[in-house]
Amino acid sequence: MAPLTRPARGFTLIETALAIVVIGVGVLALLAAQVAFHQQNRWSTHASRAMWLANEIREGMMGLPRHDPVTGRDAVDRADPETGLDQQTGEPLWGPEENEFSPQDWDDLDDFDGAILSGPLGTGPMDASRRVIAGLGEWIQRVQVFHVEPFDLNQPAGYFSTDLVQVEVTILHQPEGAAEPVELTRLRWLAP
Ligand SMILES: [Ca+2]
Ligand SMILES: [Ca+2]
Repeated sequence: MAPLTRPARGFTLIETALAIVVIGVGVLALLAAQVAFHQQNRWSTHASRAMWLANEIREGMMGLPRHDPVTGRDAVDRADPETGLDQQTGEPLWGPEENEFSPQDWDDLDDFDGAILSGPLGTGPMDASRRVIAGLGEWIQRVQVFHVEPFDLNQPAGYFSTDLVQVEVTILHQPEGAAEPVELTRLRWLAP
C-alpha cells in the first residue's frame, strides 16, 4: 500500500493576493510614519532656529540706550507723539539718525524700529554682532520698537510719551519659490 502523503501544495492565488495586500498596507504605514517623523523633525528644527534668530537680535540690542548718544533726550520735548516727527522742522526723531546708514551704525533702541533683515534680500538675518549670517537665505528678522503705556504693556503709546520701550522681533521663513513668508515666532521684551 502506498504511504499516505499529502500532495505538495503551493499558495493559492487568493492567499498570495492577501499576503501582498497585508505587506503593502504595512509598508504604506511605515512610509506614512516616516514622512510624519520628517515633517515633525523639520518643524522642530525650524522652530528652534527661529527662536535662536530672535535671540540674536535681543542680544545685539542689549545695553543700547533709549536715546541717541549724540542727540540725547532732545527728542522727548521736540517730538510730535502722533508721528515721531520734530514739531518744528518735520525731521524724524524716531529711528536711525541721519548719519546712521547700516545696522553697524545703530546706537540706540529706536534705530532698530522698522528693520527688516531679510535673507531673500541679502540684508539678513543678522547675528548679535550685526553681521549677516551666511547660508540662511530663507530667513527674515523683523524688528519693531515702540513705547507702551505703564499700566498696560500691550498698549502702544505715543512716540517719546512714556519711559517704557518695548521691542518685538518677528521671525519669518520664506522657502525659495514661496510667494509669502510664514511667521514662525515672535519675541517681545521690555527694554531694561
Ligand atoms: Ca535713534
Ligand atoms: Ca542712533
